[in-house]
Amino acid sequence: MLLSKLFIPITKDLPAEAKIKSHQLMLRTGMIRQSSAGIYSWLPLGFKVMKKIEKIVREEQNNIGAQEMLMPTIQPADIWKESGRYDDYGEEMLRISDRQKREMLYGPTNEEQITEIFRSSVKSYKLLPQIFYHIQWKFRDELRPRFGVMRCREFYMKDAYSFDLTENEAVHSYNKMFYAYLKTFQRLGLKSIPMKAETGPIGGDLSHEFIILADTGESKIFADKKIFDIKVEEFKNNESSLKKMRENFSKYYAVTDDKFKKDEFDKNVKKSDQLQTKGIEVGHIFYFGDKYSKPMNCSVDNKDGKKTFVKMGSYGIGVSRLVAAIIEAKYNNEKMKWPISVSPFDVVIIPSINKNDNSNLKKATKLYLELKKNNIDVLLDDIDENLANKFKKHDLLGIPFQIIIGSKSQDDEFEFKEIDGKSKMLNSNNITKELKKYFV
Ligand code: 5CA
Repeated sequence: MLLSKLFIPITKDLPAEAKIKSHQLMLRTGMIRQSSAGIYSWLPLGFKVMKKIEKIVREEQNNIGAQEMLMPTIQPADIWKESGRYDDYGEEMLRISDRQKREMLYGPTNEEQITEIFRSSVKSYKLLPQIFYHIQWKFRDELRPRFGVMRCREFYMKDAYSFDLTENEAVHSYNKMFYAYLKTFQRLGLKSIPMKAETGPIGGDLSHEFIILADTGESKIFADKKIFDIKVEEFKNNESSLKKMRENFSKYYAVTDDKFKKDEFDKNVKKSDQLQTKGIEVGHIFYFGDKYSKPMNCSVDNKDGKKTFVKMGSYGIGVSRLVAAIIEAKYNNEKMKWPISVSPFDVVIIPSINKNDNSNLKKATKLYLELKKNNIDVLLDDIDENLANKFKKHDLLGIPFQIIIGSKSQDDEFEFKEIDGKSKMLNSNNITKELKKYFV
């Protein structure tokens, strides 16, 4: 892509409510544009990052055997009346009526919808266990939407739902999802900590929030620092290993503020290991047994032919929130830095362009075509502007690798640089090789 052709409508006057870095940067780099309070359009640059995040989320869901589907954004009110949540959800739910005056709503989550699908088609324990997921827009009429896409009204979420016959089996599904979450966030370049959490309007008695540390996070967290030493690589996707993983995590105190008790914290965690800080909730998982299956009469016949309400869990990841969360976690010294896995481009070529001499642009274009041929997603800064301004712009865009074509460059030797790292001189062949290690 040529930078001169890329649609990056920069917002110069930042709105007063853009208080945190990610919100400011997403506006300044034209990733999003507000449509109305808490509702955003995703412009090409932002959309590209979100789609890359979505792909990783999808791959890790598929890796644990979850099946992708797509449920609608608009749901009938009836199923929510059956579960008893129609009134409980209060003003956060956007209620609509259609031309026949049927009560509908814009889904804030999909427990009812998936339970309805499941109960009408599965009658025997033989089809269990099942995990379904979809990646779909949600709407919650938040009282105070803020921080851009971090807490907005319309947001993009991966939500998964598990169905099991027994509580033991359901906990295994929960553990698989726990594992998939650790792997997902790791691939996104984030260190996430699972924290015991309250279940709120989703319900149930077992729940973890996946939090990444950031000063601007809305969640207060209290943890034993040793929890950071647990590595997901130590575990495998089988029942005993996943059980061990959960046991290992539960050895260490790690809770959000609604579960925090000072005396427990002091009793269980050495002063020097106590971590009290803020974080961003990027995922939340729940086990709630028959909270929905019972009122909605969702049962299967067990081995003895007896009707049993299925045991369910639900598992959310804030895909659109993650775009902002990654910026918050990686932003440093006026520089943004996308993790390699989700960067909007793999590399940017920055030629020094001089009106009277187009030799650098020529070299840049040749290299650009070469990289494209090798399936590297490359951006060429073909704009006629001084180098200092270009560097400022690219510090802001945060593409992880830069190729600088200026006074140091020879015919086929260019300055190749990791955004925060040292630069080295490489020829086009070696640049291609180097980039292929990461991207192809
Ligand atoms: N039904 C469950 C699991 S599927 C559920 O809805 N859980 S949730 O309420 O915790 O939401 C899941 C994830 O969506 C959160 O961890 C968060 O990352 C994201 N999320 C929730 N509300 C918002 C919001 N207002 N703006 C942006 N992202 C949000």
